[in-house]
Amino acid sequence: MNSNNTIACPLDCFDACEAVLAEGKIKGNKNHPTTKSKLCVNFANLLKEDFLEDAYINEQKVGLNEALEEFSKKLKELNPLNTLYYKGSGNLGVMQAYPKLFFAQYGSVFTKGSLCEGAGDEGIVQGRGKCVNPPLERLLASDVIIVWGRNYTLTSPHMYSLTKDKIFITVDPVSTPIAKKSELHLQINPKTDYELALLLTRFAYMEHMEDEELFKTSNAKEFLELAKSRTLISYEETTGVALQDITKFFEIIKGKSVSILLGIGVQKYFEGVNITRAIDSFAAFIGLHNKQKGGLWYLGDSAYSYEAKFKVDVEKKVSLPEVDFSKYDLVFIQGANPVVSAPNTKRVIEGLKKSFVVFFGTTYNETCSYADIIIPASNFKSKKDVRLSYGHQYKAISYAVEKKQKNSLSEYEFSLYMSKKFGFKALPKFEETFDYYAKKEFVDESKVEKFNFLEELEVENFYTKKEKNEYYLLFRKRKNNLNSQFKEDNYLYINPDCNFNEGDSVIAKSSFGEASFILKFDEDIKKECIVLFAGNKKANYLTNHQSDEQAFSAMFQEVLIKLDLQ
Ligand SMILES: Nc1nc2c(c(=O)[nH]1)N[C@H]1C(S)=C(S)[C@@H](COP(=O)(O)OP(=O)(O)OC[C@H]3O[C@@H](n4cnc5c(=O)[nH]c(N)nc54)[C@H](O)[C@@H]3O)O[C@H]1N2
Ligand SMILES: Nc1nc2c(c(=O)[nH]1)N[C@H]1C(S)=C(S)[C@@H](COP(=O)(O)OP(=O)(O)OC[C@H]3O[C@@H](n4cnc5c(=O)[nH]c(N)nc54)[C@H](O)[C@@H]3O)O[C@H]1N2
Ligand code: SF4
Ligand SMILES: [Mo]
Repeated sequence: MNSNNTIACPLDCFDACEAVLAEGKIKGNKNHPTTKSKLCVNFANLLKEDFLEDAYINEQKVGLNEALEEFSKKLKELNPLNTLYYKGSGNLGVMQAYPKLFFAQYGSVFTKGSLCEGAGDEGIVQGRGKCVNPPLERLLASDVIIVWGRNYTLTSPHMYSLTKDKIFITVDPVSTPIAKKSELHLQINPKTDYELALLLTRFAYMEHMEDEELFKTSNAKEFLELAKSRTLISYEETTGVALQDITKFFEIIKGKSVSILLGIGVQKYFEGVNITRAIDSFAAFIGLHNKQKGGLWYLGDSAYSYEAKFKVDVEKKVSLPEVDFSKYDLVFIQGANPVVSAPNTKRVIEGLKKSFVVFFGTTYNETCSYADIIIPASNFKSKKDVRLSYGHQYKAISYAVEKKQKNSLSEYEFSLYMSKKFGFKALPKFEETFDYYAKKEFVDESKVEKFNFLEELEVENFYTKKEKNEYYLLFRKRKNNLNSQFKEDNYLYINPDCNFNEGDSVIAKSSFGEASFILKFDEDIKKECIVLFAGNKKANYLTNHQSDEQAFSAMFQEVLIKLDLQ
């Protein structure tokens, strides 16, 4: 892999694939340890993408320099604390962080928290002290894989193909493709995963499957007490999982090495931190951590063992899901599409209308309609970068294999221009930083030194407050789009056992907003749930923009929905 013709897929995805340019064609790199084969449909769409080739001021095409000048002039007039730097995950390359250095020195307000995995990450950190995945080889060496709130075949297709011959168990309210391939599918009620984790812990104890060492040396007993605080039968009722399926679960895993692949589905709720921590505590209880075979994988901190090359000191940070754009004289949006991807769309749009919006991205997305200045970012094939993965330890490297599209500049070039304009201190050298990330060897830092079990939790359950005519709202990723990029699907999916007909036009309402959708039936969805795909243009008119309990994380599913015929 020393040739300079590899290209990292920049998309926000577990796999972090690597392509190669050979004989004028870009193909999956067969020599990359996880990519191996063909790339996915999203990558194919990215290759065909219509990248921005012009800068704009007030919707008028202008030269790139004019746009940068206008932006600099504006920044110089403003109080930095009335400006916001907002970065999304449109490109996950590490070098995308250069603009952070400029905005930190200028003094903008930054965001904290996440629209994605933040609550679950914090839950794992509270138990283990860090959120670092075990090496992939331990997943490959295990016998049974429990896929929990993760759409595994679809959101990490290359990792899946390395493990496709394993025995699977799936925990999901939807009969996903991986649920269909599973020996056992626990079709759980939404937001009851912590109860399932406690129920499994009780059973594990009855089956003498606790990790004896941890049981003696940690607070595992307190976790068991928590699990014992309710009757078995009460768990069956609330989780919707039959006790006989729990028996089957233990029949499958007994004497086997076990992995858990945990997804973001379990944690898009107010108590997402503790829900995740309960699941990781169950994993610790049965001794999954620190084994040569098995473990628990979430969306790990991909840069954990790297030096922080882009560390900044920032005076003020605001919670990402709760950002109120209207509060700022200027907002700078890099690699994001908050008009589609951030919660509470009506509030987002109203906020953007009241602020001066500068968009820095590769494509003309929905957020661009509210931008006063648009600055085209060079596309991924024309800039050097390193892609780390939150799913496994292998990285992908990008060399510039094409010329950048006209009137565009890379994140580094942008930051260099702005830093010079403002007379700021020099940026870290590009080649040195790139080489550091590209060459640093993998160090396994996944060992859990001390496990701190969950001892108490309070969760406000939906099942106690949901009215008969209300639905749980679930989100899933989709094969043909990557969040708001590429080909979206704007339907609302529901189990056919409902009071509507397929094709009906309905108004969906939550306490945060409403939107109209066309209904499609899907038997795979648990009754009383509706499913929207991430990237659905209207989905976030319904969602909650408040932060979760502890991690400044979005809680897209902390909402109940009413449907009315239009
Ligand atoms: N093709 C494709 N791949 C992607 C993406 C994409 O948009 N398209 N997005 C990427 C990104 S940004 C991320 S963060 C990852 C996310 O990867 P995943 O974690 O796999 O994300 P989701 O598809 O949202 O899967 C969540 C699953 O949880 C289930 N679920 C919902 N609520 C609950 C619940 O209360 N309990 C349980 N047990 N399950 C629940 C849903 O039905 C769904 O199957 O995927 C990445 N990969
Ligand atoms: N309702 C609901 N909302 C969700 C989710 C959900 O499941 N349900 N999922 C959430 C999750 S997990 C995530 S991660 C977020 C993602 O939300 P965002 O981070 O906002 O990502 P996208 O919506 O994919 O927008 C990415 C944009 O980045 C730009 N871009 C792409 N490449 C580059 C580049 O190289 N440089 C620059 N400067 N820009 C580039 C493109 O213009 C693209 O439109 O969405 C969240 N929103
Ligand atoms: S599977 Fe993920 S990382 Fe691989 S090419 Fe597709 S989007 Fe990119
Ligand atoms: Mo994400």
